[in-house]
Amino acid sequence: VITVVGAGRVGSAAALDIVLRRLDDVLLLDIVEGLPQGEALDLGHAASSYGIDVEITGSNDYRDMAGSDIVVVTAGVPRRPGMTRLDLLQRNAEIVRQISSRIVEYAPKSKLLMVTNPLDAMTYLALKATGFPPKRVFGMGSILDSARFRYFLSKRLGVSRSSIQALVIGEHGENMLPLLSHTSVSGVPLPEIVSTDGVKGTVEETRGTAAEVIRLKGGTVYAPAAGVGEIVEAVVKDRKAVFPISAYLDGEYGVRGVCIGVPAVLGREGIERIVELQLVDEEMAVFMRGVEALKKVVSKLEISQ
Ligand code: 2OP
Repeated sequence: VITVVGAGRVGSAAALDIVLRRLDDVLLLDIVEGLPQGEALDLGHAASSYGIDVEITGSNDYRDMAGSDIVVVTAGVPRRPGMTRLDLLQRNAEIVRQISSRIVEYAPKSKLLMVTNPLDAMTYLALKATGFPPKRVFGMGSILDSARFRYFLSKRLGVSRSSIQALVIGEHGENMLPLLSHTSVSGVPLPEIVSTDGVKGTVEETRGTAAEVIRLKGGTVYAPAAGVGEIVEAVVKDRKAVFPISAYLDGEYGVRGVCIGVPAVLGREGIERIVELQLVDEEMAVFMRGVEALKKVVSKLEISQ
C-alpha cells in the first residue's frame, strides 16, 4: 500500500497519479473527517472508468498506514499568493513532526517522500524526526523544477519535451539551479543547437513559474502530483531511475548535514546512490547559496540531533 498523508489538492491529485500508473493500492489519510473518504470514493469511481482495479481507501486513523511501503507526506499549509516557501516553515514543521512520529509508530519500515513546503527543510526535519536512514527519506522538489525547465526549453527550442534532457538541482526555492550546462536534446549538447543566450530566459522562467501559478489559481497541483508519481513509480518498480530529489548530503558536493536537490539513483530501497555532477564555479556558487540558506532555516527548527 502507498499512503498519501494529506487529502488536499496536491495529495488527492498525487493519489490519482499513483492510481493511473497502477502502482499499488492507495490509502489517503487526513485529519479532516470525511475528506479522505470522499476523495477515495471519487478516485475509486475514476479508477473504474479507467478499468483500473487498485483499492483506494480514505481514513482519519493513522494506524491504517501499517504495512505501507511508501508514505507520501503532502499535509501542511499550502503556499499562498505572495508567500515564500519559507513563510510556511514553523506551521508546517509542527505538522511534519506529528506525522513523523506516527510514521515511526505505524510504518517504521516505509520510505518517506516529502512534498510539504518548504520542501528541503521539511525533508531534513522528517529525516531527523523519524531517525530513518537517509536513503529512506527524500523530497519531491527538483524533479518538478526539472519538468518545468523542460517545458520552457521545449517552447523555446520548438522540440518535443520528451526529447529534452535537462536538470534542475539545488534548493527547491529561491536558489534553485537550472543547469543549462547539463542540458541536451536527445544527447546533442545544447550549444550545438542554439546559442546559450537564446535560452537563458528559461532559467528565470523556471525559477518564477510556481509563484505565477499560485498567483493565478491559488496553488500548484497537477505538476507536483506528477513529480510524486514519477518518484513512487521508480521505487515501486525498482527502476534505478536517476531523478533530482531532495536528499541528505554527507560529504557529497563537499556538503554535510542538509537535504537539498541532487540527482540520485532511485530503486526499491529508496536512494541507492547520489550522483555528483561537475559544476562550474558560477553554478557551485548558487548551489552553496542554497545550502547556506537551508542551514539557516533548519537552525530555526531546533531539531535535536
Ligand atoms: C511548487 O513548486 C509550490 O513548491 C511548490 O509547485
